[in-house]
Amino acid sequence: MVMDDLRIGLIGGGFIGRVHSIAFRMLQGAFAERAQGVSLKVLAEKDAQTAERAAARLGIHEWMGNWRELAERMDLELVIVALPNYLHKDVVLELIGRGKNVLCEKPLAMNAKDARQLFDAAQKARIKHGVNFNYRKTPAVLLVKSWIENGDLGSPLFFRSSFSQDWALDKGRPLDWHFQQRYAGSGALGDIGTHVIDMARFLVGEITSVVGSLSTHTKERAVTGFDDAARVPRDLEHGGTRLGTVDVDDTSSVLLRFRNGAQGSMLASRVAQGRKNHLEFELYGTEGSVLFDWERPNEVYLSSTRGTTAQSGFSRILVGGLGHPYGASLCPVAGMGTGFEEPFAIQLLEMIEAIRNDGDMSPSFYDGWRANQVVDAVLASAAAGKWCQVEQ
Ligand code: NAI
Ligand code: SOE
Repeated sequence: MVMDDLRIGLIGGGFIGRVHSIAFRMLQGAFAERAQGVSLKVLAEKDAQTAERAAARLGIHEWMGNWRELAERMDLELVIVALPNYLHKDVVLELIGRGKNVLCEKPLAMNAKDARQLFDAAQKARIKHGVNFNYRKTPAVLLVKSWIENGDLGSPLFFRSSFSQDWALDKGRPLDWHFQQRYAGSGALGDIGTHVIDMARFLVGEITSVVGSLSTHTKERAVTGFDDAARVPRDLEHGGTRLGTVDVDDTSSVLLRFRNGAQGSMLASRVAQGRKNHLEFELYGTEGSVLFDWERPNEVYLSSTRGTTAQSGFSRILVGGLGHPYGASLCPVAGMGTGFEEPFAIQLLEMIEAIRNDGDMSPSFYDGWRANQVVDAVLASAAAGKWCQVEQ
């Protein structure tokens, strides 16, 4: 029997904490040899009762109602931070101070200044640090990345992308942390726009300037039923119903300029009726173009100037099988496909191997900081009504 030698702690057992726990089990199944000795040891939640319930749901044997206790544990090599955005900074700084390697959820911080502080602290402490921009680890996206690195698309000309969802169209949805600047940092822009920003940086390069426009469809939401202090602001009363102010965007659209001369556009919205998790992009280069839609994550469309003249338009490529990224471990038969959890398992595997082999994790806090910089520039641009430079 192999002894545990890399023990993981998880802070936050909500929606995404659960996905991380499923990804851990997938890791054990799909990467059995590379993940030997890794265990998901302990969960911390906001109080003991929530922790106990969440630990039972996630199948984690140890739990605690205070994240500081988890940070103090001497037996943990890696901690996954799956908390609402406003908690990332304090928790991550404490973990770094205690020498823990950290995989933090996106957005890394509430703003670029805080994100930079986390990046600097992580560098100084020489810990391994990662940010969970999971979509760039989708096997189809990794395949596109390999084409770019091989020069198959030539030089990038333009990138167009959107991430659309519809859950915030529901006016009855209460005022949780996603709808408040002081807990989320920004709205759709920071929540799902950061995935697009990361994708743009991953596939095209650094973004140097932006011009953005933001809007908020539902400006007040009911304060009901939440016991979390972060979820009960009592800003105003209205018609007998307690309402709180939504002070973040639910749609943001942005034009982008890249350092390498390419240009782009992006949209992030949580009020796009019918769209559930619609992250899609088009990337056009001098030699080829690709189309990708995350709601069909196992296919990618390619058009190449190197193709035969008989081929016109785009060809559909079904991702998976032995020749494709992580195909052998996660999808040996193309057509059987991968879903939401697989990129999390890949992210966790790469984090573990960075720790074990003293390598660098990518995406790291550097990428988290860069994404926060772009968000800040879009917010500044929308407020000023003009193009803004992304701080370099
Ligand atoms: P959530 O609200 O479902 O879960 C947050 C959890 O944190 C809750 O269980 C809550 O009880 C717990 N919590 C709150 N205060 C705490 C404290 N002081 N100590 C310990 N636990 C505490 O939120 P969700 O959707 O899981 O989001 C968490 C983070 O993950 C956010 O940063 C979000 O942006 C990110 N996220 C990332 C996704 C991705 O695709 N990479 C998907 C969804 C969320
Ligand atoms: C909600 O918009 C959310 O859960 C985001 O927080 C995630 O980052 C995205 O992957 C799915 O949608």
